[in-house]
Amino acid sequence: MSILAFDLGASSGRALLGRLSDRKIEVEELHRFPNDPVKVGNRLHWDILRLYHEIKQGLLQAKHKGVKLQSMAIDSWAVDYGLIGRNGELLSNPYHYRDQHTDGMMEKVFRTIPRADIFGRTGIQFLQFNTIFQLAAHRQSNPAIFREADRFLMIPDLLRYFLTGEMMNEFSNATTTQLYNPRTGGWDAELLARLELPSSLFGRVVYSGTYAGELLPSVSDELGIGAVPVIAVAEHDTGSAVAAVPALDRSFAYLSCGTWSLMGTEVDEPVMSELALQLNFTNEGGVGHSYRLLKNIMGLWILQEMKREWDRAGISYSFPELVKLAQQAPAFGAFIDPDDPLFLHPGDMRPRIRQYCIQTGQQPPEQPGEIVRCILESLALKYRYVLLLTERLSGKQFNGLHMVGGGIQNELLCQWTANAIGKPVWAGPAEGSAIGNLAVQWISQGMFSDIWEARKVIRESFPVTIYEPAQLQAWEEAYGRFLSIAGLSE
Ligand code: ADP
Ligand code: LRH
Repeated sequence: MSILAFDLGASSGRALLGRLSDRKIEVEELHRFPNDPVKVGNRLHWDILRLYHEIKQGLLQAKHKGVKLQSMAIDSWAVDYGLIGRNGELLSNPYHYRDQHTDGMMEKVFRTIPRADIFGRTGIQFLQFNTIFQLAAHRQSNPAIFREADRFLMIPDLLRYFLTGEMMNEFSNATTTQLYNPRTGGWDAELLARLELPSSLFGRVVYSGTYAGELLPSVSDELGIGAVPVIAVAEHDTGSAVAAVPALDRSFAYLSCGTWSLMGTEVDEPVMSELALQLNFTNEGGVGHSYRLLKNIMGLWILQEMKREWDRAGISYSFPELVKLAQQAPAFGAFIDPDDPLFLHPGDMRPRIRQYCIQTGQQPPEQPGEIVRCILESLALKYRYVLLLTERLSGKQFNGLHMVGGGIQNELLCQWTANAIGKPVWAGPAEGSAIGNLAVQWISQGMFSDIWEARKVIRESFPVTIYEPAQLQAWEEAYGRFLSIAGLSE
């Protein structure tokens, strides 16, 4: 029996067919597609209907292979949403979280609701694009739409609704809105009221593994397939990625490495201490009511944008080519703090890297290899810093780091991460989110008793590449320089 996982990342989406036999997972990629945002006027949107179309294409691929699906599920990037009108239709095209409408919005909201109050209610880190700030910006620019709207759905909720006609809000994604209160186990009525958001928009929150309906007859007729049950998995892609970490030790550190780098550990209860607020760590909901104590690091986004810029200029490099150029460039030239707000919005990263370097008294990298090396070394050094904060905050000591996600195909980054943290990196699987998505579907079908059994089978089914730390002295010195350039202290 086969099941299907759709994993929509900020840069691309894929459909993976999964089969479980003799306690081995086999996956087959049925469909892969770019997820290109679309700029209209000054606003940046996701191409939501195209994504829905691609999901249908994935279902068609399964049909063409003669596969009868036992279930399917969708996970995607977090924080973004659509509003549904009273007639059941999507009222407007969802914004991309990198749209500029949230610039300055955090400070504006803090005037009504203090930062510590929001954190104390939600346990979520402050990122200007969190749904709470997007909704505040949206309400300010278009109050009328909130009078029209009947329901608020996150991206996977929305796509699942298109497929099944059923509206529900999945837990892992709901937590990323910064409007969900883990202590009361529901939407925070006080926050909604103070933001003047109608609480009726926010529906029933369901935990990962919930049966969420089946394909509408109109959808199965259109595709010429039978009824397929749809499961609400950990629909936040990072929740699914961490579900797939093949850890044997219950206390483990992870780095989900894609467009974003998400680093942290898993905890049973959210850590909502003063220190967590000060370090700006988050507590995102996960599988089996677990929480991910983690921090966002800007990740390979900066490299993606550089690549896009070179593509635009007609000098196309593949990711492996860029990695090779970085390898050939001199070590430890300039460093950036990848999390500087300069790098958040889309566009040409080259002048921003240049600006950062000049402001910090460094010679800016010029050649493509130097630029890529600067980005990758800086990421590895930032990982070391955040790993240390994770240890301090969780009170745990980690003897290595699990890396999952598309970024592990960058072997140089994996090796440099091991060098920077001075501990081994265990890399795999690359398709973490899609595999975590499959695993939760199987848990909901009783094929695994819990996530730990699933992780054991994932460990036995997919290779893990070990990177041992090297060149420790050189990386130690680089780290000291990085901290002072980035203005960070331990
Ligand atoms: P997301 O799910 O956020 O869209 P992925 O997990 O697919 O992201 O990871 C995409 C990133 O993986 C790219 O930005 C790129 O840096 C890296 N990557 C993908 N393929 C390769 C490759 N062949 N070699 C090196 N890096 C790669
Ligand atoms: C990674 C991710 C991350 C969020 C960001 C918006 O894809 O879901 O966990 O912070 O996208």
